[in-house]
Amino acid sequence: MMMQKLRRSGELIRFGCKSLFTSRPNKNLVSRSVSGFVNHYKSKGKLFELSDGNYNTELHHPCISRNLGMLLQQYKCFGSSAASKIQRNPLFSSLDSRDVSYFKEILGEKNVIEDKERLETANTDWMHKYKGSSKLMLLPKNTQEVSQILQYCDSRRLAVVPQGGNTGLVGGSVPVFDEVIINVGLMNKVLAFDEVSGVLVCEAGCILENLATFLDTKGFIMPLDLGAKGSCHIGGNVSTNAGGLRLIRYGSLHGTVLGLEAVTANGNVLDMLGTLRKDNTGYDLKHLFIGSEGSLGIVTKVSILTQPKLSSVNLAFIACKDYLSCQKLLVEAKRNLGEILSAFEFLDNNSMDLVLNHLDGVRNPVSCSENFYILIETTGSDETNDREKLEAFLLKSLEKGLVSDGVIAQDINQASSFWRIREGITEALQKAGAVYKYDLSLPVEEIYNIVNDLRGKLGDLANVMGYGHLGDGNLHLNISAAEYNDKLLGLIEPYVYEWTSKHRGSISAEHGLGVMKANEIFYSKSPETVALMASIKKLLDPKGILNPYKVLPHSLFSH
Ligand code: FAD
Ligand code: 2HG
Ligand code: ZN
Repeated sequence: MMMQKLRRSGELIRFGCKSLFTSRPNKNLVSRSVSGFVNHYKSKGKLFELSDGNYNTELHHPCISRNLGMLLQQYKCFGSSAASKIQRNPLFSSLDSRDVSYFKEILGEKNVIEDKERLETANTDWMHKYKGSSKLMLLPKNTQEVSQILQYCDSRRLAVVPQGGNTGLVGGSVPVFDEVIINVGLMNKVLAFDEVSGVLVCEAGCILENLATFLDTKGFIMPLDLGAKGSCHIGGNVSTNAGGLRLIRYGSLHGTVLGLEAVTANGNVLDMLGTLRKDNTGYDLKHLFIGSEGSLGIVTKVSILTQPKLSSVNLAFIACKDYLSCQKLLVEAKRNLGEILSAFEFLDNNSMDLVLNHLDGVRNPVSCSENFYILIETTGSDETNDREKLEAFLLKSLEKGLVSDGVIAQDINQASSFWRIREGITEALQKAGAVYKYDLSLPVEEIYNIVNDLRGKLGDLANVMGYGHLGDGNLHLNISAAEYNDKLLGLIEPYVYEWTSKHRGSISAEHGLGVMKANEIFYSKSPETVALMASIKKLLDPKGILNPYKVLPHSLFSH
């Protein structure tokens, strides 16, 4: 029975029904299927030509290459059709003892890693899905060392993979074959912080959470926050253009990164480490390095606009009966909470069940068994006002029938326990078995249709979960199964990409393309755009040594 009045239950303010901390059985959602897709760029087989012998002269749409069986299968990883068909670029050199001696000379013995165990970790991605076979990891301490490494690798044509916290989810941060790993983790100093402008300047290897802790002492916060904050580096965040939980409020890193320093393949150091909010002197080249996943250069320093830490943060955990209600709630939240809204996240009941089943100490904060859950966070400077505003908004939503139950966290521990549910889904998925991960941008009204359609298509073969940054139109579509298998993969891909393309979405909202989706770029970008990207890559990295086989189609690197 729904109560129309806000009431307090223990420490949580409740505005719904029934008791706290109950879990529910799984529910199947209604499914429907989609057929007759049209891929925007499917008609264009032969796409463009480049005239340099270092690159393949013709790019074909990946579907065509796949059909013709043109590519040799020399790299194997779990559960990714694209990545399993790559050939090592024969133009790349292989590492020899003279290379290792040179690196020891410039970096010192202890920062040249040949130890098997450490290499095993560095060769393996966070999901244990992608695995390279590099024999060497280098740990530079400063920009000069990065420059020397790259200059040498370029002259020897040794391929490299830049690595940060290795939390990437598309296989971008680990070698595909024997690329030398360059990890900037030792470059972890805060260089400057301006308490007037809020501009932070730091080295690329700073761990995101450490920066947040540093800023906290100054009364500021980072403009981005994500579940991997304890491991990911700011350099990795910039290189992936990470989105995360606060993007709805503070925007993307294309807006908040004010400057950066990067080293290109030939060792050139590009000093673009400005700290100004406004600077219209020519092309703003820093943007090339934001989101290019280490394919154009190694980011060594970052200057970023941080935000004052505001005194009043509130978090509500809400249950909704259907997706339409979630959508309406988002519209209402933007209208009514506008200036204080700082997160609007969602998860479906399959995601909730997964977390409850696989993570210790997690409880569903709301008692109503529902199909969807929303987290709404507000951040402002007027404690009484902000709280009242959120409560009034939730009551109104309850009265309108958009919300069936909900709680507002009363302290930081409760808020953390709410966030744990949302942020813990990725970890729970890992524990559940094999996972096929898709990170889609879609018009908000379409977001849950693909989840339902895929459920209809896969039936009992797998558990399909939908969650993500609803306020940003970003769905994390995850398919969990007991183990990786080609039949299941064949049902998921290219279906998910085609569906997304048909609905004018993006096949990568925030995780990047990595090795997983390099061949799939045409689902979201026109051939002409990809051609220009390839030209830029060629200009900055003519020998193609920087993170090969990632971001751009593999066929570019196969000759
Ligand atoms: P890595 O994984 O090491 O590298 C990622 C890519 O960047 C690779 O292509 C690598 O070559 C390149 N790279 C790394 N450092 C540099 C550098 N200094 N210069 C040039 N290239 C570099 N992502 C989101 O966007 N939003 C989320 O909410 C989010 N949540 C996550 C939650 C969990 C639990 C996990 C495991 C991952 C999550 N991610 C999320 C994905 C990942 O954390 C981000 O992509 C993050 O930005 C990667 O940072 P990293 O330092 O670990 O980079
Ligand atoms: C998140 O928002 C991350 O939790 C990870 O981007 C998403 O695991 C995923 O698919
Ligand atoms: Zn995300």
